[in-house]
Amino acid sequence: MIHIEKGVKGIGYRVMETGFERHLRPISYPMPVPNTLNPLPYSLSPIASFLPKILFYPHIMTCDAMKLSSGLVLALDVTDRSRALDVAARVAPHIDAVKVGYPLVLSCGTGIIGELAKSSYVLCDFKVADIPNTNRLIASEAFKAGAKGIICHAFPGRDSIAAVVEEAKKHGGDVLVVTEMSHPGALDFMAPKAEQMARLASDSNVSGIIAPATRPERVKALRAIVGDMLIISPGVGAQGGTASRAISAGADAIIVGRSLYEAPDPAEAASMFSSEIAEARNAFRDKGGKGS
Ligand code: FNU
Repeated sequence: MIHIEKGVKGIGYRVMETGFERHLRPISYPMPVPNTLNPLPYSLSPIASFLPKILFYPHIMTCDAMKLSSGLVLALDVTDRSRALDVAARVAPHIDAVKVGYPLVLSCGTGIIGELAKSSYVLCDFKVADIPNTNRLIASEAFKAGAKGIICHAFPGRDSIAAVVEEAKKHGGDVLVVTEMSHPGALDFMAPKAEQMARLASDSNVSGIIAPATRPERVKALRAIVGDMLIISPGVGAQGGTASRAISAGADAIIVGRSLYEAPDPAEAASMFSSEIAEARNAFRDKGGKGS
């Protein structure tokens, strides 16, 4: 929606609103412009306001949440391309997704995302945490490279998440929002705000949140806030968390890095994690939990 905001002394702004952002371009007037250029005012009716979104982003109507089977996500934090491809291939039968982050992408380039995407769902853990425009650009590059999901931070706020979500929807991808991280330092600033960040995630049309397997009681508390949204939990193995405790607390899936790619036999390690998840899910389901 574009409109003109008149300021003082003949200087004003041409304001373009995208739903979560306002682009302001200074203008001088008098100018021969109507006050509102949008042929379909958003205030007309809820249907009128939603119609342009459906036309431009038909996939906004569908939720392309990540499909979970084993509940195991490989965090591929290695910096060697051939090792990365080798580990990913070995654990492939046991995992639902490969999570790539800065270590791998900075060393190998974004091409590695496309290579892994040929055989796996690739989740880009870029912990996107910028202004909406920059977030949108980062998300766009990740999805164009072949990612199916992206992780962003909640703390930059509603509009920053919305930018990632809008970009993800264009590509039919998932957005996962970090609430409370798994390392001890998360207790400094993130933990006290985690519930608020989970509520913001719930309101932001994302697929799910990231919550700490190292503190299962926090997974439980965050599950109570986000309802049926996905909860994916890192911190298992090397950081001290366990798969069974995270799943029993309400996580849908766990993220494991070092305990898989540093294992003497990554496939065997992955198979053991996936059995542990399956057992914990059964026990959780028996107790009336979700047990996805
Ligand atoms: P591993 N990760 C994490 N904690 O560990 N994305 C978080 O709160 C979070 C993450 C990632 O310890 C971390 O960057 F939001 O070797 C790494 O890629 O099992 C992976 O999860 C954990 O790796």
